[in-house]
Amino acid sequence: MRFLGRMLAASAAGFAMVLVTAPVALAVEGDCNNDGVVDDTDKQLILGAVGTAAGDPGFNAAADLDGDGVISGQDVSMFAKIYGAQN
Ligand SMILES: [Ca+2]
Ligand SMILES: [Ca+2]
Repeated sequence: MRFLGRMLAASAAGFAMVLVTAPVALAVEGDCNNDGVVDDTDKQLILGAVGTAAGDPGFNAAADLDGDGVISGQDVSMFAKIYGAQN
């Protein structure tokens, strides 16, 4: 039983690691609603967030593709490149 306990502890640790690392590993650039795909929904989200800055209501950090803290035409243009490459 001691071995089984150790196995369970090891799997629990592994599971916790997956939970911690998964969001980073699965992050898809341009995926604003975090559903794993870049599609029209993300396009609507990013267009709807244009003009917002970090801290504003409606600001979506996932839509800030260049990471400068504001959703601007630059982010839309980056999104268009990603979206265009996938569709
Ligand atoms: Ca998406
Ligand atoms: Ca930006």
